[in-house]
Amino acid sequence: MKDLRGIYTALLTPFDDKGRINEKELSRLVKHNLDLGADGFYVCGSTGEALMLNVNERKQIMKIVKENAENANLIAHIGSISERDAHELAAYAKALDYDLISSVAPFYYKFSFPEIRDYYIRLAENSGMKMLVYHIPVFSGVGMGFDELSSFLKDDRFAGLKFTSNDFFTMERCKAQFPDKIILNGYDEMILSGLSMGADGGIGSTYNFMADKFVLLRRLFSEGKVEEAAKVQSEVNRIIAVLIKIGVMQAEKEIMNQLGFDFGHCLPPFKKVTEEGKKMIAEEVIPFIRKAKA
Ligand code: MN9
Repeated sequence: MKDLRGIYTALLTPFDDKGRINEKELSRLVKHNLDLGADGFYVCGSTGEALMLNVNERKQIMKIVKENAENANLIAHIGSISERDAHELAAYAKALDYDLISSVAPFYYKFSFPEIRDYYIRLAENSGMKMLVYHIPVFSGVGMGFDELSSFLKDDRFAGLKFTSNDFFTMERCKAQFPDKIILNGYDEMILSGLSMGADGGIGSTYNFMADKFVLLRRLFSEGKVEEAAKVQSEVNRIIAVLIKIGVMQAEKEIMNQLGFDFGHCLPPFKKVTEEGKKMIAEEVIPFIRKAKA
């Protein structure tokens, strides 16, 4: 079994000026992240604006990433409010030989937990792929505690959790009881807390342009150099605090643009970054980021 622990960039989706996926820039992004040391990619997640894309666009992204990712680990987020679309995407992930599928909990209609659980089981069963449950209560509105999460973890069809919550007590309980399952931390600004409570790595949006810092942080932590790891956490948090003021994903695309990529903007209804936001990024973020190779 492949080692699926590590630092996974939750890839942004670059768009051209007509709103189409910019394949060239997406390929460059994947290569740049391999240079920064990322272990893998989380494809078509929240950061990739995937819940605003159609099935064909999501397949296009999955294919381009696969073609450029060399032997990095690949997780396809196939979650959709349309379970039919999710099945189609899961089958595509299987055909492309992705390592795992992952899905946000079905949202909006306030499904019961048995409905949510069966959604996940059907997707894993039908695709023959292992599922990483994407736990992100802030966006999905679906709260799951230890009892719900462990009902997945004890099941062979589930690989583990993408844990985007600051409920580190629950994270620790999950890891302690299911040490063989992988738990990937979701909030970049708290990855050190996550690692301390048993996370096997992280999946993050800010890794797109600073995966090197998270690779270093994780290595320092694993070597027992917790104070040095905390300094790296503090360094990235200074940057993330700027992003939060601007709007995280919008700011991330602007960072890529200022680094010499051509990412365009987030899809509407996201607003474009203002001139003031661009200036903040130029002054408070870019000087601290490693540039891409020409
Ligand atoms: O994939 C990301 N979560 C969301 C994880 O986009 C909701 C994080 O990387 C955050 O963007 C990041 C900033 O809050 O931690």
